[in-house]
Amino acid sequence: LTDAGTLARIEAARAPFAATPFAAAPMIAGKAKGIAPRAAISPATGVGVGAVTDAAPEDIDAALSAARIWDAPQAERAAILNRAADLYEGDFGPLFALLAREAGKSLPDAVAELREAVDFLRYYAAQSAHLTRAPLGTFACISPWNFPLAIFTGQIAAALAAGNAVISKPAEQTPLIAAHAIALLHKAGVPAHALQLLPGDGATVGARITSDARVSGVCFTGSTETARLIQRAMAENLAPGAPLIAETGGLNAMIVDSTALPEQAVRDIVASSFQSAGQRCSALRCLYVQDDIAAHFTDMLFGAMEELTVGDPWHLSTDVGPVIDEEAEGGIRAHIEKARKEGRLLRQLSTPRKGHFVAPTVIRVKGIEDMKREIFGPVLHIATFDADDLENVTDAINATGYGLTFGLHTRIDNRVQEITEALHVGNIYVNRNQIGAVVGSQPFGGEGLSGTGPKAGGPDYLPRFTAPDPGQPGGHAEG
Ligand code: TXE
Repeated sequence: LTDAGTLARIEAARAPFAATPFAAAPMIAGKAKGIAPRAAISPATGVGVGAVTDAAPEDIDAALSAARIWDAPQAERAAILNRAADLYEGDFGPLFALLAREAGKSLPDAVAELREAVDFLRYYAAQSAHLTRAPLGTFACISPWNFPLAIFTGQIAAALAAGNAVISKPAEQTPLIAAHAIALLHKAGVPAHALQLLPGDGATVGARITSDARVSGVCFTGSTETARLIQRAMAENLAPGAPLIAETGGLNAMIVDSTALPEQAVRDIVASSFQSAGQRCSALRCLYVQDDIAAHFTDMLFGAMEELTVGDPWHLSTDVGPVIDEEAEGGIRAHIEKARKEGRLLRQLSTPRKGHFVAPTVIRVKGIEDMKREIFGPVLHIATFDADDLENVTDAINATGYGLTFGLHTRIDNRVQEITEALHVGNIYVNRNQIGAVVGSQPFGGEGLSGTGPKAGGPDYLPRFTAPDPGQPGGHAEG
C-alpha cells in the first residue's frame, strides 16, 4: 500500500464510483416483488449511497421454491468459483468504492477484505475436489455487516462448492455490496436457481428463512444472541439434524509480559484493537500488561495511537473509519461515557464531527471479568497483572465463556505453552497481531459462546455443508 503506483491505480479505479448510486433488490430465479425501496446511507457521511428493495414475504416463498441444488460436475463448479474470484479481482474499483461508502471501510481494510473474499472462493473451489459426499440441499447464508464482502462470500462459496443451493440474506446495513457480489457470481456462471439474494432485516427476512422446512442447513455469522434465536427457530421448524454453522462474538484478550518486545507489541495492539474501527469479532478487547512495565508501556501505546488518522474512509490516508450506524455509535459512546464518569477513561483520540465516528479509546478495567459484553468498536480495555497471578488471568479469560482469539507477547517459551494449554480459545496469536482468518493457513473459528465450528478457511469446513452418505460406514446425521 505504500507503493505510490498501486495507490494511484486504486484511486483511478474507484474515482468514477465516488457518487454513483448503487442498487440492491431481491434476486430470485423466478419473479421478484420486493417492498418499496429504502435508502442505503454511508456511515461516514450520512449521504445516500443508493437504494435497496427488501424482499417481500412472497419473494422469500418464491426463492425457496425455485432453489435447486447445483448439480454441475464438481470440476465445473470449481472452475466457475475460480472465475468468480477473477471477476472480483478485476472489479476492485467498484468493490473498494462500495466498501468505503456503504460499510465505512478504510482502504487497507478494503484491500484485506477483497483478498480474503477471493481466497475463500479459490480455497473452497480447491477443497471441493476432496469431497465425496453429496450436497445437503438449500443453505440459508446469513451474514453480518462487518465483513460484508469476505464473510458474505466465504459462506456462499462454501455452500456452493459443496453443490448446495444458496439463499443469501446479507446484513440490512450492507445490501449493496452483497448485490454487487452476487451479480459477479452469476456472471461467472453460478446458475440463478442455485444462488438467490434476499435483502432485508433479521427479524423478518432472516427469521422467516431460518424457520422454513425447505431449508436444509444454516450458515450464520453475527451475534451470539441471534445464533440462539436461529437455533431455536431451526429446532422447531427444520428437519432434525439440519446443521447450524455459526461464528459469533468474542471477548478477546491479550497478555503482554515484561519480556515482550515493546515496539512490536504496541504495533500489534494498535492493529488488533483499532483496525476496522474495532468492528471485528477477532479484535482485541482486553489487554493484560505486566504491572512492572505497565506505566511505560501504556505511554508508548498512547503515543502510537496519536499516529492514527481517523476520518472519512474515502481518503486513502485514513486508518480508522466510522462505526456502522447510529445505534452502534450510541451504544459504544454510552459505554465510554460510563467509564469517564467512573474515572476509568485513560485516553481518547478526537474524531470528525460528522458521521458515525467513535475515536479510538482506552479504558481501565480490573480484568476481563469487568466486561459484561462485547463492545463492538474501537475501545481497548487495559488491566495489569502480577507475574505470580497469571493463572488468575487465564481463569478469568476462560470464565467469559467466549473463546475466539487470544494474543500473547512474551519471549518465555514455557509461558507460551503453559498459557495456550490453559485457555479454551479457537485462535491464538503469539508475538503478532490478533487478526482473524488467513484462509488456508490459519482457519478461523471459536469455542463456547463464540461459535459452533468447524473453522472457516480450513479443511474441516466443507464437509459440514454436505449430507451424510448412508452408504459409508459410520455415515450419520450431524447437527
Ligand atoms: O448482529 P446480528 P448486529 C456482534 C457485535 C455487534 C452485535 C450486534 O457484538 O455489536 O453482534 O450486531 C441477521 N433470524 N457481531 O445486530 O443481529 C441480521 O439481519 C435470522 C459480531 O448487526 O446478529 C444480519 O444479517 N437472522 C459479529 C445477521 O443476522 C437474523 C458480526 C447478523 O446480525 C435474525 C456482527 C433472526 N432473528 C455482529 N436477527 C462477528 N462475529 O463478526 C438478525 N439476523
